[in-house]
This record gives sequence, C-alpha cells and structure tokens, in this order.
Amino acid sequence: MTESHSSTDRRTSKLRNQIVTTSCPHDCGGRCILRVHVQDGKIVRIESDNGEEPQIRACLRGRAYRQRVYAPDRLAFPLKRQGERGDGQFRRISWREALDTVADELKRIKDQYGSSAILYIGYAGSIGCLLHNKRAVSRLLNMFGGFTETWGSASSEGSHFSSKITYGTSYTGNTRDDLVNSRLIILWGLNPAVTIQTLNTNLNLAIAKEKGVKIISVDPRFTDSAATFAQEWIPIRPGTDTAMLLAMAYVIINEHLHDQRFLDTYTTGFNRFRDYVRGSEDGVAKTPEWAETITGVSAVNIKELAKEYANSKPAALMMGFAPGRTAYGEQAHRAAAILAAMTGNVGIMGGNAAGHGWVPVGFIQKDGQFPGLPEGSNPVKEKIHISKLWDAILGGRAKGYPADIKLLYVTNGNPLNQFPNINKGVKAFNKLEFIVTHEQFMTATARYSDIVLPINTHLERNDLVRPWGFGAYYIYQKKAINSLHESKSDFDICCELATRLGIERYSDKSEDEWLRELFRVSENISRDVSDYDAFKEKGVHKIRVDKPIVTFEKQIEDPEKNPFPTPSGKIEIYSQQLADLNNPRLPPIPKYIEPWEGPKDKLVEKYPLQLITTHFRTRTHSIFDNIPWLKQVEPHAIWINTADARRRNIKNGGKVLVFNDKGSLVIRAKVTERIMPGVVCIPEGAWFNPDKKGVDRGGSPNVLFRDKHSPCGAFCSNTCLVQIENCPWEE
Ligand SMILES: Nc1nc2c(c(=O)[nH]1)N[C@H]1C(S)=C(S)[C@@H](COP(=O)(O)OP(=O)(O)OC[C@H]3O[C@@H](n4cnc5c(=O)[nH]c(N)nc54)[C@H](O)[C@@H]3O)O[C@H]1N2
Ligand SMILES: Nc1nc2c(c(=O)[nH]1)N[C@H]1C(S)=C(S)[C@@H](COP(=O)(O)OP(=O)(O)OC[C@H]3O[C@@H](n4cnc5c(=O)[nH]c(N)nc54)[C@H](O)[C@@H]3O)O[C@H]1N2
Ligand SMILES: [Mo]
Repeated sequence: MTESHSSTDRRTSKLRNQIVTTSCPHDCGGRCILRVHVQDGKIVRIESDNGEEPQIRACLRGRAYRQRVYAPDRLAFPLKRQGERGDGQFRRISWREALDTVADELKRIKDQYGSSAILYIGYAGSIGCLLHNKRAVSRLLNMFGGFTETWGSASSEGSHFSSKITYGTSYTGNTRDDLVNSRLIILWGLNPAVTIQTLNTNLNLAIAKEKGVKIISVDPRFTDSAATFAQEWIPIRPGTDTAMLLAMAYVIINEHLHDQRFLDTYTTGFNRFRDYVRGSEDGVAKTPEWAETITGVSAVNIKELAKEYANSKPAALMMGFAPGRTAYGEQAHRAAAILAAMTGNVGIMGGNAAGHGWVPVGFIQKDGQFPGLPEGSNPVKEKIHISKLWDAILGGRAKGYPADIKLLYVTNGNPLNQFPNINKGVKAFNKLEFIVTHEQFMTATARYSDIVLPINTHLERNDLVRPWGFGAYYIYQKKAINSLHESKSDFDICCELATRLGIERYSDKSEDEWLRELFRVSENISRDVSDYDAFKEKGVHKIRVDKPIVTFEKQIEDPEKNPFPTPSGKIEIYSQQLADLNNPRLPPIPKYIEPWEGPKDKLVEKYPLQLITTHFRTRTHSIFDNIPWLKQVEPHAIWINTADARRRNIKNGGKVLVFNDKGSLVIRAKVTERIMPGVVCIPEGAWFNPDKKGVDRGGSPNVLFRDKHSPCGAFCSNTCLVQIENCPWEE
C-alpha cells in the first residue's frame, strides 16, 4: 500500500515536473497560456491556464499545437530550389551551404546594385515574442548597410491613423472588464467570438449580457458574436460605415442630443463637422435617408440607433479593424471617434473612445514602443507600402518606385499569400534574382523561394511574450522541447550570417542575457514585477487592477493639466494636420467618399458581389491551415446569401468558382441567411495552390484583391467585387 502510493506519487510528480508554462505568440488577438506536458523530450498533450483568475485560456488552435510541432510536412532541413520557382522541387542541403549561399548573394547584390536592391519583408509570424521575431533580420541588414523597408499595417492602419489624428495616440481603450459598466455596447465590425481581440473580451461581453447590458452588432454578417451576445443585428454593406456614422451624427445634432459642454471643453472643430453633416458645405445633408441608399440600412434603424446611443450614456461603441480595411476606411474610424466625443463617452467608465483601443499595459518601453532586439538605423530611407510591393518589384525606379529590387528576404510572414493580388505577386517573385525565406512550413512564399531555412517553433525556444494590445499580463515563454530536426531560430541564423558578412557586433549576449535586457527596458513591468528571475520561474504574471483602466480619464478629469497628445491638446474633430496635406481624399473632417469596388462602382455590372475576407476560427492568418484536427472543426467555404445562391443555382456545400479580372479560385459554398444579400465572405489565410490553368484550388482570397491601399495606407482586404458560378469543371 505504502509502496504503491509512493510510486504513484513518483509518477505524478514526474508528470508534474514536466508541465511547461509557455504561450502562443502568433499574430492572433490572443496570446494565451499553454501548459505543455512533456514526456521523454516529447510533447504528449497541451492544456491551458488553470491558475488564478482571470484565466488566459487558449483557443482550439493553441490546444492543437502539438499537431503543428510534429506535422509531417514541418520543414526539417535547409532546402535549395531545383525546378522552376513555385513548382515545389527542392533539394536538402547543409546549413553551411545554405548560409554561405545567402551570405554570398547578399554581398553580390549589395556590391552590384547597392543596399536598396535588398527588400526585407518580416511580418507577423512570431510577433508576440520580444526576441525571436522579425527584428533579428532587420538588425542584421541594417548593420550590413541597410535595405528597402515596407510600411503599412495590414491589420489596422486605418484605425491607427484615425486615433493618432483624433486623439494623438493609438492607446485609446479601456480594459475589457469595463464592459459591464456600459449601458449599451455596439460591436461595429467586431466579432470577438471568432476573431480574437484580446482574451476575456468574450467573458466580459457574457457578463455584461447577463447583467442586462444591451448589445447590438453592425456587420454584413450575422456573426457568432451577434448570435451569442447581441439583441439586435444591423446588416450593413461593407465599406459604407462612414455614411451610417455620419447620418447618426446628423440625427444626434438635429435632435440636440449631443453633449455641448463636452464638445466645448475637450474638442476642436465640431462646428466644421456639424456644417458638413448638415450639408452646408457640399449641399448634401447626411440624413438617414441619404445613408440608407448607400449602406442598405433603413433610415428608421439609423435614427433609432443614433438616439439609443446618445441616450444610453455610458455607451461603448467598439470598432473592429475590419471597417478600416476598406477603400476609405480611415474615414469610418474618424467618424466613430467623433460620435464618441459628441456623446461624451470618452475617458469615462463604461464608455469607449471608439478608437484603436489599445490599453497601455504589458511589455512597453518608456517611449510607448514594444521592446525588442535593437534594430539600429537603416541607411536606406525610402519605404514601400505592403500593397505596392509587386508593382515596385516589377516597375522599379523606371516606374517611380524608390528602388530596383533584386533580392527578397522573408521571415515571419507569408506575403505571397497574405498580401493582395497574388497572381501579380508571382510575376514579381519571378523577376527577382534571389529569394530566401525562413519558415516552418512550405508556404506559398517559401515555395517560390530559392533557399528555405527551417525555423524552430516557439515551443523550442525561450522568450518573453506580450499580450495583444489590450491584455494586462506578461508571459515567460519557456522552452518545452529541443529544436526539432535541424531547425534553428531566426536570431541564431542571423548570428551565423553576421560572421559570414563580417559583422562583429551583431550580438554580444546569450538568449537569456537578451531576455533579461528586454525585461529591464520594459517600463511597465519594472513597476509590477521587478525581479526577472522570479518572473521567469513563475512563467506568467497577471497585473492586478482594482478597477478597469480607462484611457483619457485624466484628460477628462482635469483637462488644463492633462491635454490630449494632439497638436491642439484637444480631441481633433477638425485636424489642421490633415488640412495642411491638402488632399481631398484625406479631408480634415471625416467625409463619406465613394469607394472603388463598392456597391456604386460601374464594375458591379460584371462583378456584382462585394467580397469581404474575415479572420478565421481555425487559423491565424495562413498559420494552421494544414492542421488535420482544425480542418475538422470548420471547413473553408464562401458565405453566400440564399437569394444570391438561388439566382445562380448554387447549392450548399457545392464547389463554386469565384472570379474577377485579377484571378479566380475554387471553394465550397456555404449558403446562408447569415450574410446579407449582395455580400460574400471568404475567410482569409487559406493556402494558395494554383492548378495548371492558374485557378487557385486552395481558396486564397488574395488572388482576387486589387493591390491598392487607402489614402492613409490602410490595407483594403474588405474592398473587392467578384462574380460567382457553379464550378464548371467539377460535379
Ligand atoms: N485578404 C486578406 N488578407 C489579409 C488579411 C485579411 O483580413 N484579408 N489580414 C491581414 C492581416 S490583419 C495580417 S496581420 C497579415 C498577416 O500576414 P503574415 O504575417 O504574412 O501571415 P501569417 O500567415 O501569420 O504568416 C506568418 C508566417 O510566419 C511563420 N512563422 C511562425 N513563427 C515563425 C518564426 O518564429 N520565424 C519565422 N521565420 N517564421 C515563423 C508561419 O509559419 C507563417 O507562415 O495578413 C493580412 N492579409
Ligand atoms: N481566430 C483569429 N483571431 C484573430 C486573427 C486570426 O487570424 N484568427 N488575427 C488577429 C489579427 S492580426 C487582427 S488584425 C484582428 C482583425 O480583427 P478584425 O478586423 O476585427 O476581424 P475580421 O474578422 O476581419 O472582421 C470583423 C468583422 O467585421 C465584419 N466586416 C467586414 N467588413 C466590414 C465593413 O466594411 N463594415 C462592417 N461594419 N463590418 C465589416 C466581418 O463580417 C467580421 O464579422 O484579428 C485578430 N484575431
Ligand atoms: Mo493583423
């Protein structure tokens, strides 16, 4: 009895000893806690947070991570291309040959064409990690003489831009525990039940709902969030949000429901906005009837929502990033922030500034930036927008772009799949002299590369992980297993390349010394948990807050002492900075500008359906598309309204061809009333897989998108017109 008891103890303690606390740092809105069970150096199962409240519980992707680590198609060795670019034939080579080749090509291109001929695309793959991320290569290339950089956030340039103009900062949010203090919550293009936007958004929406807070969803789709939390769904045509928000402002002004004292004290330029809304500037009053013809939302619904919002203080107008990822999407975010100011919902508990929504918690430096490997400065100054890369590569200086690109370096991203106009991207890739990609899988980008270097996953290395924008915790990402096969981290590869490139000072620290340094420069953490070793041991630290964090609380309480960080010190309804640009497409007050590929574009005669591309439950962008467990959860399919499907004789589950002038793809149809007529939706991130005719069999929507950004630089992944028919070649 005693014996068997003690052997059980030994067994359980052995198991317990091998549960490693770590995280998932891909660019999803989560960054959760993973508790990884390791036996004999192998991961046997993955659980999530079972510690103190609030728990940071992982979703299905984090819990399925074991299948990603041990996937049979995981890249194991350095590879060199054999056949044509894209046909997938590679040969295993040694690390020495791979690194020599990359170093030699970098030197050759720099000598022959200058540093600007090197384009580096580092994106979101391990964006939550402070050390092992894209900065490893930008640091290396800066030390090597520089490179052509990209600009533009694929996520939220529209929302960032609007918040910086209106409030002077992207830190405009309240922690999610404040949602219970609202009387009304509007989820505007926000679907946190699927598209994670910081953990505990759902928990707090559920608590708010139980407490009786009214929740309304404004979205072209009846989302899982609408189904779970909302009392009302208002479908709206994509890219037309500004018109509806302006009409709401019209109603609020007309009925004198705006908070004039708030506007007088904290804002500047309201009268200019009021004049535009009433029509004295352009002769068009922005009435609900005007907006109805643009948005498809009835004038009655617009009036009701406007009045309800203005009369329900404190109310939280919560903007997703999706409305900003449209042709003139920045205008929608500007208009929303102004509605929040007009109703006095800024800087109060239960309110919401309707801005970018970040909260200043987590690993943040004194200057508001996230800590990371110091990148140094880039001698090459010009940058190219992520939507214009293919044109820049194809056209070069002759077409007015800042560089003639010859070499492409990719880490932490799958740009061929994730950036618009894939077919043009393929042409651009084919024009380049050399492409190297650091990857974990044979993505579309890797398949078109010359050298592919295998990268370990975050379960195979130590790091610090920061939450996504609004989360109040820090994670020490502890290595669970050794690097599989011959994989290495981006940082380790760069250390080895530095030697070959004659760069001596690339790194003077070990992994742990760097992490200690990044911990030290994090202004926030030093206040909370000052002891690195204790934090490392504990693995996770949740910030204790007695009450929700409400940004701009100080500005509202004492505006004299605490101006907003804008040029005027006030919330800028009228922006002199924008007026100075003198660009009618970036007006100083938000305006409705007719979008390209919108419902009124002539192109609707050929391509009558508006395509949106939402984030998906089973993927983080293109990550996890190859994971069998996740494939079973929800199939990749295009949402199409029953009426639109009937007209085309399309059946639920049938294969359809989706096409326009830029490309075509095959995908299964999900025929549903949950999307409004005239709009279709393909979840982003499916793997591009063209057949011999050039039709994408993977269903990657970026084959259909125009490579054009909004005036402020927003990525327009919800602005696209397409046609659909039953797939002509398959039963
Ligand atoms: N049509 C459409 N397109 C979109 C969007 C959309 O909504 N619609 N969304 C956009 C948005 S918001 C974003 S943020 C972008 C994301 O764009 P990307 O960052 O290009 O997308 P991911 O698929 O996350 O690609 C990350 C890649 O990094 C790899 N990776 C993971 N960890 C590491 C690592 O440690 N090192 C290296 N070297 N690689 C690693 C993964 O295997 C994966 O292939 O996509 C954008 N594209
Ligand atoms: N599961 C999962 N979660 C993620 C990610 C992921 O890949 N997978 N990615 C993370 C990243 S990097 C980002 S940037 C965020 C993105 O976060 P969001 O941009 O908020 O997410 P989306 O799913 O693209 O869109 C949210 C909702 O907006 C609706 N919508 C689309 N176009 C419009 C429009 O023009 N007007 C209105 N009113 N609604 C519209 C869609 O139907 C959808 O329900 O998500 C993060 N969370
Ligand atoms: Mo994103």
